[in-house]
Order: sequence, then C-alpha cells, then structure tokens
Amino acid sequence: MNPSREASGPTTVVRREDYAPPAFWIDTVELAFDLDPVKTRVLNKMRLRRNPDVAAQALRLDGEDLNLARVLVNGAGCSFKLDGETLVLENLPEGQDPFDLEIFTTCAPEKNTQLMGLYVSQSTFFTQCEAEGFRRITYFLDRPDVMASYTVTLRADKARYPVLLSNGNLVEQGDLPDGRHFAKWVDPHKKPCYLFALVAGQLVAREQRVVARNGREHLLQVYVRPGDMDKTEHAMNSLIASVVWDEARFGLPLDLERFMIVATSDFNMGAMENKGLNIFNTKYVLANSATATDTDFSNIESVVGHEYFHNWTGNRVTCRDWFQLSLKEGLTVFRDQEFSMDLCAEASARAVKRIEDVRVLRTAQFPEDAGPMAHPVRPDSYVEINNFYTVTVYEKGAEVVRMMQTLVGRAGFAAGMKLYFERHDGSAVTCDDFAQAMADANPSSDLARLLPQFKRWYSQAGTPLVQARGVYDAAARSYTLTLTQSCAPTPGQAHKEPFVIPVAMGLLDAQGAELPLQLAHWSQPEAGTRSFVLTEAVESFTFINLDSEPVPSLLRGFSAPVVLDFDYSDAQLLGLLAHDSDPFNRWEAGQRLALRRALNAIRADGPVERDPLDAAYLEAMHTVLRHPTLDAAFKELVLTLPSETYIAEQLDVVDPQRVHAVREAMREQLALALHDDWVWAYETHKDNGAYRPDPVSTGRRALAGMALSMLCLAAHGNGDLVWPGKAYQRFKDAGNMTDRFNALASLVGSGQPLAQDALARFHAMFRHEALVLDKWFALQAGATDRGGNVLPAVRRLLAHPDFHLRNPNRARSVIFSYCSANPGGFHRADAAGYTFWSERVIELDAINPQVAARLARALDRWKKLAEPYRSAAREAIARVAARPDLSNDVREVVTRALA
Ligand code: 0A1
Ligand code: ZN
Repeated sequence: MNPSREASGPTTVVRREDYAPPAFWIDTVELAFDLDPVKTRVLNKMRLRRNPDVAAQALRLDGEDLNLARVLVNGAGCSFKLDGETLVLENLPEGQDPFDLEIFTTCAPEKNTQLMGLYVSQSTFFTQCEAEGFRRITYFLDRPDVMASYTVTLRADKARYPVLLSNGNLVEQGDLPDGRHFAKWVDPHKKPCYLFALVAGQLVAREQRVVARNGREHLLQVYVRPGDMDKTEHAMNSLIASVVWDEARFGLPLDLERFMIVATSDFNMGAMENKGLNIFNTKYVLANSATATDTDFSNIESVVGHEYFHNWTGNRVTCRDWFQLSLKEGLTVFRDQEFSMDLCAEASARAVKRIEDVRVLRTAQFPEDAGPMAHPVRPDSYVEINNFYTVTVYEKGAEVVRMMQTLVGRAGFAAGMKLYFERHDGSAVTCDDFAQAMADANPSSDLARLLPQFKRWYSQAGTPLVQARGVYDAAARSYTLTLTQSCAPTPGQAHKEPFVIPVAMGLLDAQGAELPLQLAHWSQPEAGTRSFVLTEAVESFTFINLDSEPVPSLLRGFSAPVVLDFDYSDAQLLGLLAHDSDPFNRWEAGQRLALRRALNAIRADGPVERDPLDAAYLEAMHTVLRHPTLDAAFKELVLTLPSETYIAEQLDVVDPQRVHAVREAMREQLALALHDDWVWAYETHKDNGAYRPDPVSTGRRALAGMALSMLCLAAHGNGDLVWPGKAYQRFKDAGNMTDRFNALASLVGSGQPLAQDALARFHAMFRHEALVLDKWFALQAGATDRGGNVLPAVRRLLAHPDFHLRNPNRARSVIFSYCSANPGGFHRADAAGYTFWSERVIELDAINPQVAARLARALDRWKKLAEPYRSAAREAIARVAARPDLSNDVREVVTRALA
C-alpha cells in the first residue's frame, strides 16, 4: 500500500475563497541530486525571507513520500517537527533578513508508480511536478505563487545516465570519481516549482538551430531513446513552426538559448511545459509514416504547439493558485487551436479543425457540465487538484477565451495579450487579471461594457441552453428572432444568472442564398455573418426588408459553448446543409438531421427498426459525398453520424443498448444505400502518392478509410467477400499507417472473419513498436460489440504478455477504450462491464491514482441510465466507494458520483 495514503487522514476540501499569500518567499533554490533508482539523495539549499505583508508564523513545507535526513538553518541545526507529512519550522530568525535553509532528503524513484515527482521509466529518470509533485522531490512551498531562481546539479553514473538535463542553461559539466559525472544547470527565469524538471538517461537528440527575428540564435532539441531518432522529424518541424507562429501572431519570442523536448513512454498525461525542458508522452512526439496515423501527426503538432505556447501563457505569467488553472490552460488551448488553424492553407481546412474541436467539446465537455463532476471554468473547491485537469478547464476555458476574441476582434485580442504581458510578466495572477487586461486594452468593446457579466463564464458551471424562435410578419416584411437563455442547476449552483452569449448569424432565403441583415434601427443592410450579443434571459431582434420568411443560420462557427435549440423543419436543415456559407453550420445541419432520425428510432415503441433513415436524408448524404467542390475531410465529417455518447446526452433516460442498435442500424443502412457512392469514394480517394500529413491528403485518406469501412460493413450485411478481400489486401500493401490501420479497422469493425488473421499479422509486424501496439489493443477493446463478444476479448487482452497495467498508455489502450469509448460493449445488461470497471479502478488506484480517477469517471452519467443499467452501475460505484483505502483522487470522483 502507498505509505502516503495511510498517513493522509480525512480528506480536506481546498477552497478558492481561502486563498492567502504565502508567509515566506523563496528567492533561490540550489538543488543537488545524487541519482540512483533505489535511493536518490536530494540536497535542497534555499534562501528564504518572510513575506512582510503577512503576519509572522511558522514555516510549513509540503512533503510527500520523503525520507528526511537533515535540516539546517543558516548552517546550524534547528528544531523542526513533522505534522503529518508537512515539515514545520517554528523558531526561524525573526525580521526581514533572508536566511538559508538546507534540507537533505532521500526518495525512491524506482518505487514511484504514480509517475508524480521523480520516477524511472525504461532506466531513465524523469520528473513530473504539476500540480503538486515537487513535494515528492523535496520539502517546499509547493504552490504556484512562490517563484524562485533555480540552480540544479545532477550527479549520476556516467555509463548508465550519459545525458543529464534540467531547466535553463548548462553551465558546467565534468567527470567525478567512480565512473560518475555531473552537470550543472542554471535557469535564468524565476519559476514556480511545478515547472521544475530533470531528465537523466541514455538519450539521443535531433537538433536544430533557429535564428529569431531579433537575430538571437536558439538551439532546439528533441530527445528520444536511441532507436527512435527516425520518428522525430515531425515533432521538430512542429516546434519550429510554433516558435515562428508565436512571434508572428503575438510578438512572443523564445526567451531561452536552449529549448528541449524529451519523450517518455510512461506519462500520466499528454505532455508537460517545464521551463525549457518539456517532457512529453511518446505518443505526442514519435511519428513516421509507417507507425503513426494522420491523427497522430496532427495531435503532435497541437501538443508540441500547446507546450511551447505555455512558455509565455503559463510560465512567464503563471497562476496564483490552482483554481486559476484555466488562466493558463484555457488560453493555451485557444492558442494551440489557432496555431493549427493558421497552419492550414485552405479556409475549408480551418473549418474542419473548428468542427473537430467543437465535436470534442460537445462529446466530452457538455456531459461533464451536466454530470456530478460539473464545475466552473474556475472551480470553487477541490479535494484533489489532479481531478480538475478537465475538459471544462481546458476546452470550455478555450471557448471562453475565443468568445473574448469574438467580442474584441482579432487585433483587439492581440492588444489585450500585449497589455496582459506588460502588466503581469514574471508574476502569478488570476483569471480576473486576464479578463481585465483584455477589457482595458479594448475600452469601447462589448467585453469592456459587459465584463462583470461576461465573467460568469468563469464562475457558473453548466452548459447554457439558447432557445431561438422566429416569427415572420409578411405585412411588415420583418422577421423577429427571440432568443431565450437558461442554464440547468449544477452541483452547488441551483440558480444561474444570464451569460453574455455572442451569437454569430446570417439569414438565408428559400433557395439558400445569403440575405443582407438589417435591424430596424440600422440605416442600411449588411451582408454576411453578423454577431449579436445576448445578455438578457430573453431578447428579440427584428430584421427588416425581408420579402419572405428567412431560414436563420445561428451560432455560426459555434460562436458560444451553448446548446442551440431551434425548431428547424427537415426542409430547412436540408437547405442549410446544401447551401449555408458557414461550413460549421452546414455540418451542423447534417448532424441535426441524423440526430433527429436517431432519436425518433430510439423513442419509437417496439424493436429497433431496420432502416431508420429516409430517402431525403440518404439523398442529401449522397449529394454531399459526390459533391464536386466540397473537400474530402469535410465530407467525412458530414457523413459521420453523431456518436453514441452525443446521442445519449440528448435523452433523459438512456438505454445504451438501444442507442447502440439504432446507430448501428443507421450505419448499415448508409453503407448499403450508398454502396455505389462508397465504391466511387474509395476508388477516387485511395491513392495519394507519397505520404504527407497535410490537411488535403489527410482528408482524402479519411474519406477513403470511411468508404472502405462502409463497404466492409455492407459486405457483412450482404455476404459479399470482395470488399473484405480488398480491405485485407489494402491492409497488407498499405504504404502508411493511416491506410493500413483504416483497413484493419474496417475488417475488425465489421466483424469479418479475416480480421483475426489481420490482427495477428499486425501484431507480428509491430511487436516492437509500443505506440502501434497501443493501437492494436485499443482497436480490439473498442470494437463494435456483437453479442457481448468484446468483454471476453478485453479480459483476454489483459492476460496478453504485452499488456502492462503500470504503463498508462497501455492501460488506457485496453481499459479506457472499453469502459469509456465503447458504450455498446460496456453497458451490459448482466452488469459484467461494470464489474470489470470496478475491479480495474481498484487495481489501478493502488498503482496510479491519477489514472484510476480518470477511469472512475467512465460512470459519471450513471443516473441517466435506464434499468437494469442504472442500479447495476450504482452498485458498482458503491463497491468502489466502500473501499477504505482509496486515494483522494478516486474517493472524490466516486463520492460526487453517488451524491
Ligand atoms: N500542464 C500540462 C498538463 C499536465 C498536467 C498534469 C500532469 O501531471 C501528470 C502532466 C501534465 C499541459 O497542459 O500540457
Ligand atoms: Zn496546458
């Protein structure tokens, strides 16, 4: 059992309103490490001083899982005590003079399976300190508003750990007796301890020197294990593009001589922005065309960008406390989204990126906002901060920043960023400080005018619902649009005040042509998309000079993170799908049409209809698929049905098996009814020549892959052997991983007998490529359930020699792919899926609470389930909650689920 767990006592709730500045500042830190997997020795020499603004009190230093050997104050022994794991020093020198505190501790990196603090992965040392991991390395004021200058000396066996890295600049290195060596690093920037990092091991680096606009030269490095060098080019290119973009778009230069990325295969999250020494999950670094898919390539670009952009938004200006997490995360996600969009050469590719981002928000964040873990973008309290690295803080936080940009314009937003850095560079601030800088830089904007109300996006949880109603007055030639906003209660927030909701919109005539907009008080009409700001619970807008009833295209580009309800007729949606000038709403119209059909079939009495789709819908999909000018990526998005998770969210009571059956029936019908179109789509999109991960060829591969999976699905229905044979051939001959994996997935997804052989071959081909094996596991655990066959397969996968529960990527590839991404396989009437879930949560919790707590969230929405699922899910959660030895992480999740 984890020793920190027994000592931790009753869980404490941390509240935002309790924030108090630290009683001491730490100005400098000198750390010396003698690295050893079994017992690493850490000497921590700090220079501290009392915070003159805070009443004199004892110094309380955070610690976790440390062995304390010695404490010296100004070089002499002193009295101290341990309060739980907190080191308390009461008799420190009085007055304002700085004093030295020296603490000597040891820790056991090899035993660190939580992957927080200092740990070992494949014989290499890594650290992870955000949010509260530094206290597992040494005693410290482990809070982001304490910013210090760091000097770090690493000592280790030279043969086993030839590369020794930490933040900042390498100032000295050399050999030591007994085959050991050392390296000394000085970080020129002050930082909070969560940005500290070290790495030591056998690594090689791809290097690139770049010259910034001001003529300064920088060294960029991507460190990996020696066999992985051939998979680093894309990450390096993404890094270079990030450096260039941040300077061009926001005038933010790289402020370091050296910027390093290091990849590790054992990592709880995607990556970490440690100052000058980013540590990445291998999944977001390593890629070549043979092992990585287009999705991998694009994720790498985003994550490399994301971590790099944190260098300003997060590191130069950091968070005062962890409640402000979205200050850096929401803003940095917004920045990485903009970066990826700006890298698109074509406007249509920008729209595709926007649709993909919104899809993530709606399938992951909207359910979070409606479930037991709902919290504001800036939470009010937490038990375990690790549980608040959420889609709300990240993705909804990014939407809040995006709305600010909508309200002040692109240039105004850049001005706001400039003012933010002028005011706050080098300090630890709050979400209010960011919003204030944006407003102050744009004094005549709607944002400045509405700032206090706008900030409700930070304080109120829940997804607002905007109901729109339109009335056409033929005599007056006017159209009155009435918008009503509301927001359902969330835990701890029964009542919500109205939000500031930017509504970008246009009006279309019956033929789909864009109409000029003219509000009654406007002297002349204006063409194209216009943004209106909804601030009241109910507001009406009257448009004039309209000869017939228009079709409104509302919330263009998804201008606010809300649910929009408008009673469109099928004909209106078909018109929007065919003609809307806004690609987002064009896609949205197709999704609404599909969703309506899915919900009708789910709500109907009796067994699931075989053919839930009507001729009009199928004809519309045929037209999109064959459209001469739409690009392939967009077609693939339109033809993809809303996910089971998204469909389920629209229902008050969810029978997951019925949702699954209906969606599968729709898919099969699409496959059969558009058979000839799929053949055409496959044949005309399948070959792209040499592999390039650009948006156009990525889109072509996506559409070809979808076509192949539809053709295999159709074959499953009609006994055809040709297409499974072609898919198998494609699987064997493919020139890149995207095509190979799509072919394999087509066989597996349609339950073809050839799938087993293909899976075996795939495993044999890639048995030494961990990230590819993750895909192999995930594909099987996420496969379409046929008669309950997935769970037994998943249990067999757990017993596979390549399955390692301790490796988070591998655990996710099997367990999460099943419990969180395969509703049809997971929600079983016999409750066996839930039993499996509870076993894994408990098992993982003893190893890695952070990963366990994420898994625990797979049953967040249990209250919506129909019987027998609902009672079975509650029992499974209660079984986990009954364990006396749970981590705070899992305890918080299951307690909230049962509340
Ligand atoms: N700040 C990182 C996310 C991150 C958070 C916690 C971690 O601990 C395991 C790791 C990474 C980001 O936003 O990329
Ligand atoms: Zn981040």
